[in-house]
Amino acid sequence: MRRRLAAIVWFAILVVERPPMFLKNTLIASTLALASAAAWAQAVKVENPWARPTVQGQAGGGGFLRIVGGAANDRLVAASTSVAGRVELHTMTMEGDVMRMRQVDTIEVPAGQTVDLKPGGLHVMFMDLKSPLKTGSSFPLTLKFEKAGEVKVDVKVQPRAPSGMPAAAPDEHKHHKH
Ligand SMILES: [Cu+2]
Repeated sequence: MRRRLAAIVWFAILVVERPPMFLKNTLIASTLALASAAAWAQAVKVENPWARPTVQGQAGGGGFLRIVGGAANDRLVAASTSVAGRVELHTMTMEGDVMRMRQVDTIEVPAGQTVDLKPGGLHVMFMDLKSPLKTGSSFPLTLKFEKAGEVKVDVKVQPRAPSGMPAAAPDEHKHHKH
């Protein structure tokens, strides 16, 4: 009898004790979820930035990277680096059978979508290079997004796309007009 009473008391304590504990845990969990959602909402990720090497006298070089969009639509509005006089945002379009570069004001980064800046497509263009980009070196690049603000990355100079990144179309460089 006493044992049963003890069991009832224990059960009662458990029932009384649980809801606040449960609520507290839920509160902590949801606060954490909100905090990480807020952090994620702002985050635009930039992956695998790379650039092709250039030769002496070459005015400009192409830069490529992957942008992973955040929770909200964003857009790349500008870029800058210490190795070039200015950085332009470019796209490539076919004119007849020749691909031509065209400057664009912004590059759209829709929420949750991946935008590849790749050979033969959208890219950043390093203009008025202060010295040739050498294979194996790297240089800092600051990307400015409308909402996410500035994102700083290190661009690796290499002749080919890093693994997992789109490579050039086979004939792209042959028809490429700078
Ligand atoms: Cu270009």
